[in-house]
Amino acid sequence: METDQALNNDLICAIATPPGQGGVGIVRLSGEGAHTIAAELCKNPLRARTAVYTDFFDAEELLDNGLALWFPGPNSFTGEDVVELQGHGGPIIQHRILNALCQRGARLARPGEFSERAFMNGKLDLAQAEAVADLISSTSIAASKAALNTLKGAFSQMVTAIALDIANMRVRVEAAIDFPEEDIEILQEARVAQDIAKTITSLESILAQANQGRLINSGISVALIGKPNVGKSSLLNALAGEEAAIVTNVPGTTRDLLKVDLVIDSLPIRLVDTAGLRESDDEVEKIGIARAKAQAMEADLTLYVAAADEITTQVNVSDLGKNLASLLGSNDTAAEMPTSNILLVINKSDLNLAAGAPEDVASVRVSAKTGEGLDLLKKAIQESVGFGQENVPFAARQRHILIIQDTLAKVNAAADALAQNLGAEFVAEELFIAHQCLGEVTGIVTPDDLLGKIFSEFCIGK
Ligand SMILES: Nc1nc2c(ncn2[C@@H]2O[C@H](COP(=O)(O)OP(=O)(O)OP(=O)(O)O)[C@@H](O)[C@H]2O)c(=O)[nH]1
Ligand SMILES: [Mg+2]
Repeated sequence: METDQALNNDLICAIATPPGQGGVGIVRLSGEGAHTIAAELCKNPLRARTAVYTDFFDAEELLDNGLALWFPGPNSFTGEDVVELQGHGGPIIQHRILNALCQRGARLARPGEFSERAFMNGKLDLAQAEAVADLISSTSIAASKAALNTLKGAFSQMVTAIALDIANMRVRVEAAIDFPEEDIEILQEARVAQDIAKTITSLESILAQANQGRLINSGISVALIGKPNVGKSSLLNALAGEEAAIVTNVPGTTRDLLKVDLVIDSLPIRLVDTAGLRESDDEVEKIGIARAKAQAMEADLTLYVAAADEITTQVNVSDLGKNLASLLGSNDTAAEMPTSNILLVINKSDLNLAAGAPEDVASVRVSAKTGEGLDLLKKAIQESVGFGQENVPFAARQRHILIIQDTLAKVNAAADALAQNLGAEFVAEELFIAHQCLGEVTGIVTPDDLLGKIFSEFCIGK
C-alpha cells in the first residue's frame, strides 16, 4: 500500500455479500461522488440514512430493483460518502451493477479497502479493524464474542490506558533529564520505579489475556505423529467425529497429510494425520514420511501416539524427545523441539489395561476404539497450549502478542536502568521506545507496508 493511495478518497465499489445466490446481494460504494453516481443509477433522489425503494439502471437499461441506502460522510463505516445498493443476490446482476458503477468512474476495491479507509479516517483503530475480519471468520460463539469485544474497543482501551501510563512516566523522566545532578532524586520523588513496576504488571496481565484471545481467534495446529499402526488415523476420526481417514490394520495405510478442522470447547484446532514413521523403500510412503516429519516441526503441538500393547518400558521426557528425534531422523531435533510441545498419547488402552502411563511425561491414555480418555485428551490439548476455559475477554492476533512482548522488554529495561542508577536519559530512552512500540497495536504509529499487509488479508467488500 502506498500512502498516497491510502489517503485517497477516490470512489471504490465491491460486492459486500458472499459470492453465489441469495435473497439479497449488496453492492457497496464509498468515496467522493458516491451519492451522485448512485443517484444516477437509481434515477431517483437518495435520502440520507433512509432506505429508498428504487430501480437500478445502466443508462436506459433496467438492471435490477431493490433498496438504496445513503450514509453521507463522515457518519458512515468508512467515514466517506457510502451508498449500499441492495438488490437481488445473483452474481450476474451484481456484476452488471458493479460494471455500471465502474463506467461512471468508480473502481473495484482491493481486499480490505473499506476497513482500511475506516482506519485511515479514524473510525476504527487498527486492532478494531482487524477485529472486523476476525469476527467474520470466527468459528465459535466464544470467538465471535471475543472479536466483537475487540471491535467495540475492549482491547484497544486497555492498551491505550497502559500507553497513557507510559506517557505520564515519560513526562516525569524527561523532566528530570534537565537536572543531571539531581535526576536520581527527582525520579525517586516522582515514584517512577513504582509506576514502572505497575506498568510491568499491567503488561503481563494483558499479555496473558491477549494470548487467550489469540488462541481463540486463530487456533492451533496439532500433528498426530508416531509409528505405523498405532492408531493415529483412528484418533483423528474419533476426535473429528467422522470417518475422515482410512483405517486398516495394514501398517503404512496413511501416506498423505490429512487435515481436519474442529473446535474443542471454543479452541479452533487443525488436526493433521500423518504417515506412520518407519524405514521404507516405497517411493510414495517415503514422501509421506518426509511430510509427516515436516508437520511435526511446524505444528503448535505434536501428539506422539504410541500403542498401549507395545509400551514395555517407562518413558521419560528426554527419552521421548530422543525417541521422537530418532523417528524424525535427526539427532538435533530434540533440541529444536521443546518437549512441552509434545504430548504422549497412549492409544489402544482397551488392549492393555495394565500398561501404566509414565509418571514423568505428560501423557494421556486413550482408546480410539472405545472412546475412553478422549475427553481427557481434549483437555490436555488445551492445557498444553495454555488455553483456559474461562471467558476470553477479547480477541487478539500474533502481531499484538509480539508487540506487547517487545513493549514489556523495553519497560523492563527501563526498570533495570533505573535500578542501576544509569541516569534519567537511559530510562527515558527505553520508555520512549516502549511507548512507540505499544502504539502499533492500535496503529498510532504503524509503518505503511505493515498496514498494507494487514488489510490485504481481508476479503473484498470489507
Ligand atoms: N483395540 C484397538 N484397536 C485400535 C485402536 N485404535 C486403532 N486400532 C486399530 O489399529 C489399526 C491401525 O489403526 P490406524 O488408525 O490405521 O493406525 P495409524 O497409526 O493411522 O496407522 P498408519 O496410517 O499405518 O501409520 C486398525 O486395525 C485399528 O482398528 C484402539 O484404540 N483400540
Ligand atoms: Mg493412518
